[in-house]
Parts: sequence; structure tokens; C-alpha cells
Amino acid sequence: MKRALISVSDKTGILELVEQLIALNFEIVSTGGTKELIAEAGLPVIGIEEVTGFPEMLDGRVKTLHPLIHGGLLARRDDEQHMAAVAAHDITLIDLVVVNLYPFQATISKPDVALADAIENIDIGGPSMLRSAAKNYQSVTVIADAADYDVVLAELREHDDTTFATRQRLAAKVFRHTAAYDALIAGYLTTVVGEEYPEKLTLTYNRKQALRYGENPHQSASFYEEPIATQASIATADQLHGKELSYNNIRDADAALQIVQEFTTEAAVVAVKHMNPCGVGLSTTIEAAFLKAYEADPTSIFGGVLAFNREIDLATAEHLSKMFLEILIAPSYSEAALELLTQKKNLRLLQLPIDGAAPVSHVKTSVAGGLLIQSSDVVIEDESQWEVVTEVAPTAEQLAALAFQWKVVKHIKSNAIVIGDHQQTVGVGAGQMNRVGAAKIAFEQAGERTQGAVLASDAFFPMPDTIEEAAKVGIRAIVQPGGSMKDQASIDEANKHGIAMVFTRVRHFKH
Ligand code: 93A
Repeated sequence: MKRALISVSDKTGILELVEQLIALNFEIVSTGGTKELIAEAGLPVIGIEEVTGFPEMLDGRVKTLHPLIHGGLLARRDDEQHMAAVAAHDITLIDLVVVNLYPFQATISKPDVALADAIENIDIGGPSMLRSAAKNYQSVTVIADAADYDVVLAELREHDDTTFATRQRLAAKVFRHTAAYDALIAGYLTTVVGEEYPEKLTLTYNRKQALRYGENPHQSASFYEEPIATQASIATADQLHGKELSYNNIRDADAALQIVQEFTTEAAVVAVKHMNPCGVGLSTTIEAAFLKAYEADPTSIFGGVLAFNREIDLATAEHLSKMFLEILIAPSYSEAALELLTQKKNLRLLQLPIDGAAPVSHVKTSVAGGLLIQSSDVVIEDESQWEVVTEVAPTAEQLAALAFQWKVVKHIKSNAIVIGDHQQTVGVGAGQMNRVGAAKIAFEQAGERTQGAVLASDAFFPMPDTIEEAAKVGIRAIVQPGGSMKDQASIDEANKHGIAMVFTRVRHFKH
């Protein structure tokens, strides 16, 4: 007779499994609650205390941590000395282990979970059994996921044993499982003690979606999400319609979401292409905001990703349905809007709360051989702290325009220049290797609309040349961090043309 050890917190499907195992000539050993369930169903089961000769003790903290259990799991079947020791100590070998762990993740996901509750849900005996069994996968089959019950049963029925390949696969899965479980515990306690960048970083992610390919079709890719969602994100969004999200879709959607979250008091629409905004519009209605974002750059928006901070209504949907767009992201869609938009087969519709919530608290970037982590670029922007450095000060309207463009420029790849008014971007210069080059791209995009517009620069001007160019095209006010050795030359240049300029003393590089 073969022996299965079953100890599960999530008891879904366990009786069916036990029934099948008994039919396959297994005897079942089980812990407190699991044993009770099996016994109540009228199935034969041996209590763990009958095996160990010890009662479950310390509120269940010690149930299975015993040599008679771990000896039965770890003994090498083809090792004479091991087998002699097993015989000498009257250890019964265990062939199959089915364990799922105390629900630590569910416990710490509860709002205001007490530390004591979290700690009591750290499973010690379960991972120990899983690890012992997985180490000895040469002979022992180990299941930590109910999704594997059927495969194992099928193999047992067919070959009277599991295959080596399956045991090996299940063992690898177990070590991933216990490593992820420990990473969650480590992360939780690290937060409790408030260490921001610990010397050992233990991150764990769950695969959300296998992607068809990565940035290009010859690259493979997958989408992983944090086990505990701390905020609404593309990972938590509901996809109401359209093709599966691609790798580039996910990144663009994330970029659009981050920008639109900047705006709460007015209706806002952000159009993103290749991670940069090509048009941002603010207004009183979502339709008007959309038209602003659209008219900012009607060429680039083609194939874009659009984020809205208000419900998409029918009037807005009517415009959208005439365009080729990849993705819409909104807090909601009116029924009529949804009906119209879902007629477009490929348009992806995402829904998630958009309420100006602060973005992720940390940003991770991969580099060859490592990972960089920094806190997010969030600062409370206080325009009253801005310093007017020119002879003329911005008017109230210019100040509102500067504040808006300053919020946008933070999200544009450096070197970044954006121009526009208080409701619309009209020119975006992104990701250039020199600042004046970024400005020229923005001016060209804006055309006539540079006349009277304001300009935001993500970092200081190393030379007065950008201001010289800005003056030529009619820019009237500028916001920039300041801090260059040549600030005075830029200030002089602005004064020469009667341009108002403010320093924020905050830089917003985005590389
Ligand atoms: O408290 S424990 O860390 N100590 C143990 O010795 C032990 N053995 C099994 N937790 C332990 N378990 C866990 O109990 C299993 O991982 C499983 O999640 C749970 C099943 O308990 P019951 O059968 O009483 O419902």
C-alpha cells in the first residue's frame, strides 16, 4: 500500500481526490481539519498524531514537524543506509504529498490586518513538507496546486506511478511556490519595519497573461502582476472588449494612465504614442477635452492609446468610432457609448477607476545584470513657490497654462519640451539628445499655434538658445527648473524679448 499525506487549508476538491487515491490503493494520513473532513465523509484516514505519537500542539504550530514525517519524505529509496535507518526507526515511507498553505496572501490583503493575525498565517510545517517532498522528487510526488490533482491521478491510473518528468516539474513548481510564499512574508515584514531598500530584495510576481510576443514579433514576453494590488493599474483593469493587449499596448496604456491621473478637477483626455503624450486636452466636458487632445496633433493620434478621467459618453464615442485607435482607458462607458464602440472589433476597451490616485510608490527599471529601483517622481507641485526670474511676470492665464504644461512635461521622455495653453498641448518635443532640438520639434508641430503659447522644459536650459528660438516663434512664458550655470544668460534672453519665465527648482527628467 502506498501512503499519501494530505494537509490543506483550501480544501476544495480534496474529498474527490482522496476517494480516487483510496481506489488506487493509497492510505491517507492527514492533519486536524483535513482529517476531520475526510473522516466525516466516511473515508478511511489516519490522523497525523497516530503517525508521530505526538498530539498537534501549540495551537497547531507543531503538527507535522517530526522525524517520522520528514524521514518518510526525505529517505532515498535506493540508498541502503537510508532504508536501514527507516527500518530501525519504524518510519513509514510517504509517496505522495498534497499540501496547500495557510492563506498568508489573503490574510495580509485584508484592510488593517493585525500583525499577530499575519504572523499566525505564516505556514511553517506546510512549506517544510513541500520542500522535503520536492527535494526527494526522485521518489516522491508533491502537489501544492489543486490544478495538478488530475494530472497526477491520471498518471497513477495509467502507470500505477507518476512519471519522473511530472515529479520533476511538480518539484520545481513547489520551490517556486514556497519561494514566492516566503517573498510575500519577507516583503510584508520589511514593510512593517519600514526598510525601503533592503540588502536582499525578494520580489514575487504572478503571471497574469502570456503575451503573443514582446516589443517585436521575434521577442517572447509575458505580463506579470504583483500578488497584492495596491492601486488601480493596467494589471487590474477590466478589459470590456477587443483583442488581447500586447506588450507595447500595456506599456503605452500604463503611460497614458499615469498622465491622466494628474488631472481631477477638469475633464482630461490624454493621447499616447510610443510612451509619450501626443495630445493632452482639458475642458469642462469629456467630449471637449477629447477634441482638444485630438486637435493637438491629429496626425500622431492615429493608432494611439487614449486615457479619459471621466465616463466616455455617446458624443465622445461618436468621434472615437470614426478613428483608428488601439486602446481606450476610462473609469466607465455610458451604455450607448459602449454599444457603439464595441462595434469596432479590434478596439480594446479598458475600464478602471481613474481618480487621481498617486502613482506607484516605486519604479523598477531593468538594466543588464541588475535592477534599478527608485521612488516615483511625485512631488507636491506648489506654484506659489515658483520663482519669477524675469522682469515680466506671467499673467494669471499664463500661470494656469504653465501649471498644466508642467504637469505634462514630467511624463515626456527627456529631453522634453511641451508647449500649449491652459487646456491643450500643441507641440511636444520628446526624447531628444539636446534641448533646443526638442524645442524645435515642438515648435514645428505647433506651427502657428506657438503665437502666445507657453513652454515647459523638464530640465534647465544649459544655453540661452532655446529661449532665442522660442522668442522667434512667439512663445510668451516659460517654466523650467532653473539651476544652470548659465541661468543668467537665459534670463537675459527672456528679458530681451519680454518673455515671462519662472523657476520651479524641481527637475523632471524621465530617461
Ligand atoms: O502551523 S504549522 O506551520 N505547523 C505544522 O506543523 C503544520 N503542518 C501542516 N502549519 C502546518 N500545516 C498546515 O496546516 C498545512 O500547510 C495546511 O495549510 C494546514 C492544514 O491544517 P488542517 O488540516 O488542520 O486544516
